Amino acid sequence: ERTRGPSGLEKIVLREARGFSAEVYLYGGQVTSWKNDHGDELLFVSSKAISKSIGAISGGIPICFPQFGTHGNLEKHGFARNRLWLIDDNPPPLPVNTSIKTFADLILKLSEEDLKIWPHRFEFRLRVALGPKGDLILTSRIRNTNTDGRPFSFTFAYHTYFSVSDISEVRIEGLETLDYFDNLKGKERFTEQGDAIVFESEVDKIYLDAPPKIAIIDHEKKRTFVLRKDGLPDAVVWNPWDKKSKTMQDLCDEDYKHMLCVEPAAIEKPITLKPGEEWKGRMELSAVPSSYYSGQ
Ligand code: TA6
Repeated sequence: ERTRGPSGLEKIVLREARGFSAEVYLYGGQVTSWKNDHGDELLFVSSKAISKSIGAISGGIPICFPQFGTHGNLEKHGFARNRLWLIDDNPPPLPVNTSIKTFADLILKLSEEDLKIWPHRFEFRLRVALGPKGDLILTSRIRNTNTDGRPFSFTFAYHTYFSVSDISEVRIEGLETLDYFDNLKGKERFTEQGDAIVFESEVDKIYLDAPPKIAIIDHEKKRTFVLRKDGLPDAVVWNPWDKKSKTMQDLCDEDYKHMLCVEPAAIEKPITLKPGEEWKGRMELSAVPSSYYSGQ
């Protein structure tokens, strides 16, 4: 279903039989809503984000490509989140053995202007799908279509904003004991000391070689988000806390309490593609009552 958001921006709404739903804006190819069968919003989107007409949308799942953060000369987090994507009305079929029925494919094409900033031709296909149990699955396929034999390299992240009841009541499992870079402390490499990750101040870390499954446990809501990733070795964890939030135009002062970014990414080792080569990066999210989550 194609429709328009409050600012007139076009979006696609996906609905699954049990009542789960998701929305994707063509602006940024950005998922801005994922609701469970009770209609609860599972992603955080700033109330200031979508009403404005231009600039990146704060919340949902911005796509950081071809550059994560300021790790390069491009605009922060790359241009993909600030371009209008196209809908592919005739997408390649799903694999035969899948239980997925609801999906949409978006394509990012560069303008001649963009080619001056990033002189590489590529095909970027983002498939947003809802699984039969309401899982949200994002699959990015990026192919080098340069005709002059040149490879290119990029960094990438699914900058996922989870909606949480109260950040002080949230714990992440799966990242303890990993090495990380701390954006707040410069270029040094640190190692987590073994405890589950909890929040009591600003956090902005890139965990390296994170496992394929990470759990985000919201004690107050008694809800656990399970994040599965493939092709994306790193995981960024970000919460701006109170002081930083106040400096951020798009966030209300108290928003930091209700959001947590956990972002499957490829940052430490950029992906390099030769002409004709394709890379695939997949993220699968599910939200389950914490009593169902056994940690397995
Ligand atoms: O992923 C974490 C981060 O890189 C932070 O450093 C923080 O600035 C955030 O992304 C949001 O960036 P944005 O450009 O959307 O305000």
